[in-house]
Amino acid sequence: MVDVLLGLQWGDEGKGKIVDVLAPQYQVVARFQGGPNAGHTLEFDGFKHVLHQIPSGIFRNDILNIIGNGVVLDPIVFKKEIDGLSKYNLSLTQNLQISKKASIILPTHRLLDAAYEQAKGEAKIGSTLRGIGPAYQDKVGRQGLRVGDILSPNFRKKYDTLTSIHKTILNQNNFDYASTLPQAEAEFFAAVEFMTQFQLTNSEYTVNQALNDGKKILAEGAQGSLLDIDFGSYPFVTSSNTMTAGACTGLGIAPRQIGEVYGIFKAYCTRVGSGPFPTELNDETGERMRKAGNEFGATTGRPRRCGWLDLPALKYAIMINGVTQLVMMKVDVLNIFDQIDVCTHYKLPDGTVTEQLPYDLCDTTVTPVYKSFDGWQTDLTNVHAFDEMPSQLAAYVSFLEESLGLPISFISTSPDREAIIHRQ
Ligand code: 2SA
Ligand code: MG
Repeated sequence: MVDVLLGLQWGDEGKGKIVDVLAPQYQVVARFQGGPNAGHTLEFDGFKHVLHQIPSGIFRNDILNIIGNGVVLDPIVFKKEIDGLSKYNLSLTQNLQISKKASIILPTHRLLDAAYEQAKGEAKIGSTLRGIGPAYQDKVGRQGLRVGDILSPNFRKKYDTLTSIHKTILNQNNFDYASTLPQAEAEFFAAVEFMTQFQLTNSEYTVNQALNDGKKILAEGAQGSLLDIDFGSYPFVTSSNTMTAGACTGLGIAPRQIGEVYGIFKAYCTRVGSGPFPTELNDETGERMRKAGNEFGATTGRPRRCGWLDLPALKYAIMINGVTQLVMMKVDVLNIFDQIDVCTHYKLPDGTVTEQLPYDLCDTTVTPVYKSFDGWQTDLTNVHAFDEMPSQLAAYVSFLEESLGLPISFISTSPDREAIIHRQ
């Protein structure tokens, strides 16, 4: 079976840590969407490492890691990531496969991302500026370059054809590229050459062969469900399907092969970039959360917006993903609060109280209806089992399990691999 692990909020739920914790049960870990916009942070043995495009199973030498066809891959970032991993002594050319059908991010995609954001002005998406949107646009527009193309003798020609289209658009937007592009292109072609030493494969065969051989695969989502291109807070979303269904198209597996779906959420909410965020706290409480949770973008360093847990949004994400198990992260960040609020419903402008998300959260201003809980105000470092939890935390967890209709299988109490309460 393929188990899927994904974020149920706006990203940064702590997926990297949970993939790393669950990885020993799997023979294959695969990324199926997104690209260098992701920042998956892993901490172990005193090390902290942020991965962007490489799957989080890479630190275990007996796991095959796959970058699937649904990913948009930036060769320059890829080379940097590989260089950054050199100190760990991993067998990277053996443990990593890249789908030939994955899309390539070109330097001009990054420039286009910046040009489009600049043109939007106040209405900008708050993109990570990693070229994600423009690369997916070219994929869907049927003119993109794919990883397999780098092996073709015509690669340079294909590159020139596509980038001449990009340059026309940049010129129309009066976006200066002449000063930066040559250097970026030199880096790009060096990185493309570097990539050829890795296994570039039709990874849909690898994945399905692994399934036929009875191996277990973990599909690692990036960003979060509320950033999904179809179901997120459009247009303030990323350009891929971040939901369970994305694992099927992004790896080439049949829906009936999906097993467990792990839904990862933080005990509160964060969002980086623009867009609606009903429970956002623009006050001292939000500021304390950001500080306690070190809520700054793992890729861009941007401060993340913070707020209380949003159950209507969480229930929506559970529904569209078919989540079977929940994982709650960063509970320790709430240790400092004497009162913890949870949004259980939205109140609409006409006074209706609902658990459903409106069509457009940008146009409809919803007012969160909160339920308050007593804080536990205790350090959780020595809590390793459900029955060791302070009573206030136990009450909070039971309430969530009941309203979400699912067990919370893991509760994470600090960034380290070992700091996790597992419900047996
Ligand atoms: P993009 O770059 O086109 O995908 O941006 C579109 C929106 O998606 C959001 N987005 C993210 N949100 C949270 N975390 C992400 N990864 C990094 C991290 C982000 C960072 O792990 O911290 O370092 O800033 C991520 N990637 C994309 C983005 O903010 C836009 O709202
Ligand atoms: Mg992240």
